[in-house]
Order: sequence, then structure tokens, then C-alpha cells
Amino acid sequence: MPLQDGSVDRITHSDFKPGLESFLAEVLIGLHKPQKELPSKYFYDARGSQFFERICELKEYYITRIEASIMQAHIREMVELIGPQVLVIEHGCGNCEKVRFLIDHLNDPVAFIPIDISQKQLLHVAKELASIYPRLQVLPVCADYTNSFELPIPKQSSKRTVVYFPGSTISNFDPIPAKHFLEHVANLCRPDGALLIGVDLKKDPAVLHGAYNDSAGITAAFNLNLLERINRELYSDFQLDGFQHYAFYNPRESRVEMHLISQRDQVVHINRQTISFARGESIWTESSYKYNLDEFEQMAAAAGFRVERVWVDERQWFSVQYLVTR
Ligand code: AVJ
Repeated sequence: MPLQDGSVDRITHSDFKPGLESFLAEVLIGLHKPQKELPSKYFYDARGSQFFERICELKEYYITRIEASIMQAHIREMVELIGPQVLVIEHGCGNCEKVRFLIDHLNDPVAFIPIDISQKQLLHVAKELASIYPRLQVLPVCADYTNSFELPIPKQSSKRTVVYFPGSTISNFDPIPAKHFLEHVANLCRPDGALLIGVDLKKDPAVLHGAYNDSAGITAAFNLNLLERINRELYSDFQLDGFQHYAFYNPRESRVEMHLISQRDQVVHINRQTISFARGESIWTESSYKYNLDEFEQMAAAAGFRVERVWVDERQWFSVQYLVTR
């Protein structure tokens, strides 16, 4: 069978794409809170994903670069631990660049379930992967993975389910939802399941400050794009020059907070509702929690995982961790 047909044949796509109604509802709920907030998962429309890829290339943004170097240095040990003929699942795969490195080194993986909220990119990369790896069944799922949805069942049985969750995306979850997400992952991959996860570590706040306040202004553009997206998709009238990017490390909560600060008293209309902003008032758009190894181990244990192996860079800025279900 020609590769092209084969690859199309092996792609069945499950669609749980959140509609505009839930986007609108979440935006309005967030903007009606005393501390206004917007969910960071909505950063990643086509433009936002492009900005994020540019962030990953920034000198100041150490996460992507250090994680890649840890992966490269220890991939043999990782695939040894994971073993042959596994099912790989990734929540929020984006362009799948990271998981490809893992799949390239795995021993005869059986199937891959990429999950992402960006449908267009997801289907595009799923097709690409299916043709690059002709023996791998690729089962893309378009979903907001913070909601519940059903996963497809691969044709071929696997020896283990391994969830790959790189990039310290776990940083975006508040502590309690983070634990719940890990519990959910443990249930997905049990019995004998594994989670290979990137976890950003505590470090000098000056380094963190630089990483979220880059000199080229890409992070600011990424943050502001959220308002642009809301304008475009929900027909609101945010004035983009009325808001400014603001990011800082909050040591009490061990997190970087990103906000958009209103530059003046102003009102914004969304779906016939009027939302007022005072000068200096903020919309909280993202948290990025930083862990130390003990804290993360405790949270993982509470969620049903044992930390089997931890790899860090020489400065201990970032970790890649192999967790197994207990
Ligand atoms: C994808 C959540 C790991 O928190 O560092 C990058 C997103 N926000 N710059 C992070 C992000 C601003 C990123 N994570």
C-alpha cells in the first residue's frame, strides 16, 4: 500500500474541540472576578503558538534549551526505562517537535495519541507523523485536556502506556489542579504506567525575571495576543495599546505571574456586557510554578506516582523526571 494511503488510513481523529461558547463563558467568568483573570490555555491560537515557538528560541528563555540538552544527554537511559512496544500519549503536543525526538529513540513503539486544543496544527502534524513512522498508529485527539474526554483505543496492544509531558507545562497548573492532573495521568497509564515529565526548578529570581521579560518583547506580544484573539473570536473591543505586559516572580507562591495592566480607566465590551478597568488594574493571564525536587516528589506521591529517576542540568535549573505508578 502506498505510504500516503497507509498514513491516512491509520489516522482516526477524535474531536472534542471546545466551542466558542465555552471560550466566551470562561473569558466572562474570569473578567468578572475581583482579580480579573484569563485562562492561559487560550494563548495558543495559531498566532500565539508562533509567538511561543519564538519564545523557545530566546536567549533568556532557558526552559526549552536546557530540557532539550537533558533529553539528548540521557535519551538512552530513558528509553531503556520505558521499554519496547509502548503506547505514547502527549497532552498539548503543539507541533510535536519534542515527542519526535523521543519516538525516534523508542524501541518499536506501537501507537501515539497526540492531544491538542489547536485542531489545524494537530491534524497536520498527525498526518506527518503517520507517514514518517509507518509502523506507528497515530490517533490524534482534539481536546482541551483540562476537561474530561475519551481516549481512542489503539488496534495493537502495548506493553506499557507512557505519558510524555515536556516543557514544564505542569507549571501552568495551580497546586491542587496539578495534583489532580497527575492523578488523572496515573489512572490513564495504570497498571505499570509511566510519566516522563519536564519540571522547571526554583532558581535566582533575576533569571526568572529575564525569562519572562525578554528584551525583544516576544513574551509581551505573546501575552497581548490573548486580547487580540478575544477581539477576533468574540468580537470584543480591547484596545491593545491600553494594556501592558507585566511579569514577576512571586516567591511566596513559588510562581512567575504574568499580567496585563490597564494603562488607563477604560471599558471593554464583550457579548453585550461592559467590563470596566481602572488605571493600573491587572488581568492575571498566567502562572508558572517553580518546584524544588522534594516538593514535586511529594505532589507526585500524593497523586500515585513514585519518582524513579531525575535528570537535571549542571546548574539544576530544570529537571526531566521519570515517574511510575504505584
Ligand atoms: C509552556 C507553561 C512552560 O510557563 O514558561 C513562556 C509558557 N509563558 N513564556 C512557561 C510561557 C511565558 C511556559 N510553559
